[in-house]
Amino acid sequence: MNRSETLFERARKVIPGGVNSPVRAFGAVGGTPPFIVSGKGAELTDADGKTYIDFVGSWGPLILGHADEDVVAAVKGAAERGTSFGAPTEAEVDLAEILVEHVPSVERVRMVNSGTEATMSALRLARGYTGRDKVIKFSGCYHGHGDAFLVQAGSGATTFGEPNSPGVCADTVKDTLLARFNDLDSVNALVKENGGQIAALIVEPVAGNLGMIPPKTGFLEGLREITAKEGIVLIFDEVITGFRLGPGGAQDLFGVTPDLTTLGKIIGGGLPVGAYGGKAEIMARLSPEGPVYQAGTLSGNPVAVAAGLATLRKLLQPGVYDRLERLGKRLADGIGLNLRELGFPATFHALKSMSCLFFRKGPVVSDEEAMASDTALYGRYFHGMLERGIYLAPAQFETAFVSAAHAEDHVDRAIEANWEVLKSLASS
Ligand code: KE4
Repeated sequence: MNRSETLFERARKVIPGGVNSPVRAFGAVGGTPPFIVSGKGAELTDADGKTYIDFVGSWGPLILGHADEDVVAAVKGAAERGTSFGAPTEAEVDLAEILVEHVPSVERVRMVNSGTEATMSALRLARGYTGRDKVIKFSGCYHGHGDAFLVQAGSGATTFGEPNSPGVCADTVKDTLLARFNDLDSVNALVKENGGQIAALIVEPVAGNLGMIPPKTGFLEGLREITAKEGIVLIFDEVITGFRLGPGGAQDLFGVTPDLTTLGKIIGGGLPVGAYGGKAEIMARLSPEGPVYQAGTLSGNPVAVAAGLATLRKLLQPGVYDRLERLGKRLADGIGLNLRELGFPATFHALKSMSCLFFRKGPVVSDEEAMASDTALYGRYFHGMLERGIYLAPAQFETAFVSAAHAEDHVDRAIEANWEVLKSLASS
């Protein structure tokens, strides 16, 4: 056995599945997950000394690449001044001011420790603000593992075919209504059936946990119109897209402003930071100003906030998003050409530095088409790429990311590996 196999055997004795988040266990693609010992820039090194070009980026946060020198220096500096105080610090205000400045919907913001905390808190706030109970989510969209959202949840929940997790009480999810992504009729039908009872509608403005599916023209605008008319709090879950698609995220890119926004991943630069924010009038209902309670020992933690601040300040420098977009386009052009030249039956979606290769012919506009992808073929593709040193998400229903640390050569090597693997799959 190699080092990763030995470590995986050891891990499974003491950690369920040997991992601290299910999708890392390679359940969807088979085999042993490489145990990573270090990362630098666009590259990872595993316990057996093998290096990979990383297109997962810790599932999105590492938009600057691994061990960015400015982020590491900021973390070291913060740690040397004390790792946590449980008291307000200036750094939290600095980070909050950046979020308020750049995210159109965010007039005030509360920091938490994960995307899950952000979405579950935003839902509680929406319910407290409206006095209503029901929430609309979209089948296949993932908003973390809060009970109310573990219904047709997307990401690992879909990967492992556990759309409704055991342990989530029927009473909890009776107020969770399911619509179809990119289908406004499905939303109107739920609004009609549940008039006056819906507190919130939560959506990933770009679905990133079904694979990557952009909104159809008019979809987000339609959600804004319906929710405004019905007094429903519109929540954009931008845990993936926040500061990924640009400083203002998807809401700026598509020009649709929600009432609340949830953030995570990039705003922590690889350390645990989540946030939810939005209209001042709604945020004012949050404790200690208002009655809706939410708290956290390490919320706004100085070390995590230092990583987030260093990441955002560097990311907001001129030219960084242009570079991300150029790299994403290079990858999309290369893979698109491969698919056309091979006539391979797959659909490649790309949006700036996000992308996904669905193993099915298009179009792929909602969970139904995504779920019909050949996940076994994805698994064979995944391992073919891994053998060639390209580290992709170990599941079809995820998004691939390029970072600002990727060089053109990293992208070209992925395109070349994609050609070789698709060619071998086509001939097998
Ligand atoms: P966390 O609690 O994992 O920080 O965030 C939950 C979450 C909320 N909203 C969206 C749109 C998300 O994508 C996520 C988490 N994303 C997954 C990957 N698809 C995290 C990876 C994992 O579960 O290990």
